[in-house]
Amino acid sequence: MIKHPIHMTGHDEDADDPSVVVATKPKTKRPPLYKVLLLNDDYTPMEFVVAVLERFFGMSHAQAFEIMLTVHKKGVAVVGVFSHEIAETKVAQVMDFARRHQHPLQCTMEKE
Ligand code: TYC
Repeated sequence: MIKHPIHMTGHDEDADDPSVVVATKPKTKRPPLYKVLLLNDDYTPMEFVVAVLERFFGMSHAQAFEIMLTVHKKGVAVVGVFSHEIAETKVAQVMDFARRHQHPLQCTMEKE
């Protein structure tokens, strides 16, 4: 016996009825995505930022130059959207590369 939800009573007659089955949604929840952001500063050379975008974000030179200029003019830009793990890896790679070259370039991530 399958009971319609709007006909259910308060005293739960079906609590011990093994024939009552409640439908569940097929849960196909996509994982959350994260934007990786590049921040402007006054000291990191433009060519270094272009190289970062080519190396870690697979951009062409022209694409990298365009995004670098956007960050330079607007202060910040989204350089990619990834799963949490990939975004974390990109941020770590950029931060490490900048540190090793002694540039103050900052890269962060935020949930989309
Ligand atoms: N503003 C820097 C300069 O004039 C260039 C720059 C661009 C730095 C983008 C960081 O994310 C950045 N040399």
